[in-house]
Amino acid sequence: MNDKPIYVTEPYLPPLDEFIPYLEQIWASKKLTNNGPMHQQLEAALRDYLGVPEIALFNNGTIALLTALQALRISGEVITTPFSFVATGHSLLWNGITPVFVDIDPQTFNLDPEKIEAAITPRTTAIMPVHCYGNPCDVAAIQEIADTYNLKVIYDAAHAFGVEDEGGSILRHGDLSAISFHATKVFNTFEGGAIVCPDAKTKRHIDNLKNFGIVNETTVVASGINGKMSEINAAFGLLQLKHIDCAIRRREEVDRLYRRNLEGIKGIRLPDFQAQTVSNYAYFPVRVSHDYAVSRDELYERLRAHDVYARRYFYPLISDHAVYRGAESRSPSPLSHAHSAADEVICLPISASLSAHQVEFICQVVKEHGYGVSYG
Ligand code: T4K
Repeated sequence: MNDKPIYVTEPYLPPLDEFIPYLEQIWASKKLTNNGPMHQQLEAALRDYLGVPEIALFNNGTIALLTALQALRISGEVITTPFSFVATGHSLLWNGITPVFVDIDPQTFNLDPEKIEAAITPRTTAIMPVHCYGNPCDVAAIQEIADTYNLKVIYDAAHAFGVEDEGGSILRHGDLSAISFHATKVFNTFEGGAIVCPDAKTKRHIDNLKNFGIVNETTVVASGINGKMSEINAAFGLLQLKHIDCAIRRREEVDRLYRRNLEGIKGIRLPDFQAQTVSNYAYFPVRVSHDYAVSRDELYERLRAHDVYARRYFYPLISDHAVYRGAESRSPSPLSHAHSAADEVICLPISASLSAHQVEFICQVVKEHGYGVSYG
C-alpha cells in the first residue's frame, strides 16, 4: 500500500525560500497589479522561452479563451470538440455563441478535420480545436478548411505549454491560442493563463480588452473585462520558469516508467502521440478496452480503493452536460469516437514529484486487475 494519497497531479512548487526575494520586491514597489514590473518581465520571459511572437498574460485560462473570442469578434456558430474540459464550451456559451460539436479522431483525441466541413453553415465564424493532453491537432488540415471558408481558428491550448512541432511552438498556429497556467498544469502560476498572438497590434487590442477596454485615464475603447494577472502570480511564474525544464524532464521519466511497466497488458492502450517534436508530458491517458479484465470505471474505483485518484478526463463529454443538450442536437455526426473515448480513457497520475515507487505501485494495481492475479 502507498503511504499517502496519489492524485492525478500535484502542482510543481519550487523551494519556498526562493520565492521570498520576489515578494520583497513587490512589497518594496507596492505595485500589486495592472501591468507591473513582474507582469512585464514574465511576458518577455515567456515570449523567449516559448519562442512565440507575442503573449498577453491573463488571470486564468478561461478568461483568456473568453477574451480571445471577443478580440476576434466571433459570433454565430463555432465548431469545437466535445472531448475537453467544460471551459472550452463554456467560453462559447458566455459569448452567446452556439457550439457545434464535431467528432474526434480516435487516435489523437483531437477534432477530426475530416468531419469539420459537414458542420459548417452560413452562421459558422470560427473553429475552436483543443490540443487535447498537449497533443497537437492536425493544424495544417484545420487551417486549410479555415482558409477555404474564411473562418477564424482559436486554439484552446490549455494543455500545450512548451509543446513543439517541427516548426517550433504549436502555440503559433491559428489566429490565437489560449493557454492555462492553472495549478494542475505543467507550468503553473497558481491561477493564470495567456493568449499567444501574432503581432504587437493584436496584443495591444487584447491588453485593452483584459483591462476593461481602458486605453488611458479618459478613454475606454471597448467593453472589456478584468482579465489581468496580478504581480504575485507573475512573480511566481518567473520563479517557475527557472525550474520548468527540470520539472518537464521529471515528467518524461514518469512517462517512460509507465510505458515500461504497462507495455503489453491486454486491453490497455498507452498514449501514442506522434505530432510533436517536443512533448510536455502533461497527462498520461490510458485507454481501457473490452479486452481488459474490468471496465474503465471499475479500474477507476479499484485505483481509488488503493488511494490512487486517477481521473476520467474527459467524461462526461461537454455535449452530454444538460446545458449543452440543445447544442448537441446541432451536431452533424453522432460523436461516436468521442463517446468511446469518454467511456474508455483514464488519466493516470503524472507530475514532477511522482516517485518511481509510486508509479510502480500504480502499475501493479493496473496489472493485478488486468491479469486477475493478486500481489503481496
Ligand atoms: N481548456 C481546457 C482544455 C482545460 O483543460 C482547462 C482547464 C481550461 C480550458 C481552463 O483553464 P483555467 O481557467 O482552469 O486556467 C482541473 C483544473 O481545475 C482545470 O484547470 C483543468 N483544465 C482541468 C482539466 O482539470 P478538476 O476539476 O479536475 O480539478 P481538481 O481541483 O479536481 O484537481 C485535480 C487534482 O489536482 C486534485 O485531485 C489534486 C490536485 N490539485 C489540484 C489543485 C487545484 C492539487 O494538488 N493542488 C491544487 O491546488 O479541473
